[in-house]
Amino acid sequence: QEAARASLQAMLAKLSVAESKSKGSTGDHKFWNTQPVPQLGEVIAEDGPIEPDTPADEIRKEPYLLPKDFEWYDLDMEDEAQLKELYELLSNNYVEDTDSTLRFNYSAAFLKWALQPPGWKKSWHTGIRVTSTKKMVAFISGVPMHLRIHKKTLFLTEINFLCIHKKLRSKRLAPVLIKEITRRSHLEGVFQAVYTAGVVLPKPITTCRYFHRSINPKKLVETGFSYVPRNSTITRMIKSYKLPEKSSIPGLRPMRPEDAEQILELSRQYMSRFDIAPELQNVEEIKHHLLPVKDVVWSYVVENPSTKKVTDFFSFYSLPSKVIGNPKHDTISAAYLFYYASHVPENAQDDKREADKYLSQRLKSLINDALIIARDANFDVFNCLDLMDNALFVGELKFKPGDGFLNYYLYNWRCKDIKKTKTSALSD
Ligand code: MYA
Repeated sequence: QEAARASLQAMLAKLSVAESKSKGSTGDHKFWNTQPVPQLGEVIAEDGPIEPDTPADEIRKEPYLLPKDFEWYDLDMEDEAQLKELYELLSNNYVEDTDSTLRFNYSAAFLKWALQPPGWKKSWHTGIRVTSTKKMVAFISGVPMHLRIHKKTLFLTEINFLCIHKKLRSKRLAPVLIKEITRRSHLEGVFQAVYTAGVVLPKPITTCRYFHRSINPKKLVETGFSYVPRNSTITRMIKSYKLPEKSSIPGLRPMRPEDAEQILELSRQYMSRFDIAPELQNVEEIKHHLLPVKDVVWSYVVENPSTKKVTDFFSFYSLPSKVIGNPKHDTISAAYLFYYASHVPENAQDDKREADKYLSQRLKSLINDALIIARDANFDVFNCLDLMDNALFVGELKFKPGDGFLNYYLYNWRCKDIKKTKTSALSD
């Protein structure tokens, strides 16, 4: 099994769009064929922009035309009522799995956190509403971020939460939303974007698979999320997924604001292992993305009890799914692995095999402790993708491959294939 050596996880787990199976692409993309993205099947020899930055005086001044009866508006995330309306649009119309039994249910607090990182722009919280009733019917968002792709770091916009009300589907409204957020990015001097989707479009830079670690197997089976394997029983499953009473790593504790400086350095070091990685730029960004927010994000550090140095950290966030039409349960509480890092001892830093050997042991302990903390916070399942160093621990920690895939995309940036690495830890 191959694992993508991309470290988009941290950024993208947050955005994760776990549409179930990637829908095969027909290759006939009336809209996407007009956009600065590589074609499916294109072989890329060199990284770089597809089209030059649009000069300021050539950027369209007026918003794109909407069908009559609809109007654009910038969502005010500070206004509880507008935030609630966004929450409701997404909770009733956002990403579902292929047989429509589960639908992502991002909380309002999560949306506020995800859409207001340092430097966020109100003009990138783009909604469409019905002119007469002011009812919100569609949304797309962008947030600014730095992404290192191979050796170059780009300042770009991370596009997420594209959603159109179910009653307005297949009317070619999505291309209008995408063109409008592109125009608004250009107005801010940003000409590249990153996004993920379950659907296959021209052209993914990589595709990752979801892995799931059951915490509450009984509930997962009752909701149809998991099945009892033919040669097992629910009692055996419960026993097999049981976790230790307490976490194991000495010095493990919730992250505090004063840890931000050390985490910044630790994550810089660790992320250099990967071909593509989000770059948190400063203490302010570390604090925004990682400091625990109740019911949204959990972050723990390992502080060496004698030196007081932070040697490792991990974080995960909460993204529940609504269970549709189940008599017993209406929600699955899912934790998604977010940023993590471990300090690789100096003597192993320049030797990839030694570093992998060290990390393989260390990450197993670290993520096992994350599972215990997630269990204590009442999560039913813990999810991750097959990227970063996840292949080093998923097998032993009893994560199982799911049927969801996530495609990663760049807009107006060609990117050579992301290196894949052979690993033995991922077993199907
Ligand atoms: S991914 C999450 C997407 N949301 C959902 O899946 C929620 C449920 N579904 C819906 O709300 C609708 O079905 C959506 C499409 C809105 C998805 N990404 O209006 P249409 C293309 C990009 O008739 P609808 C996320 O949030 C499709 O191939 N394009 O279709 C990241 C076709 O084009 P073409 C998509 O079903 C978003 C056209 O739209 C997607 O009513 C990144 C059909 O339009 C998709 N997920 O609405 C957006 N799905 O004919 C790109 C369908 O060419 C950002 N389509 O095949 C690009 C960067 C922009 C900024 C650049 C800055 C410099």
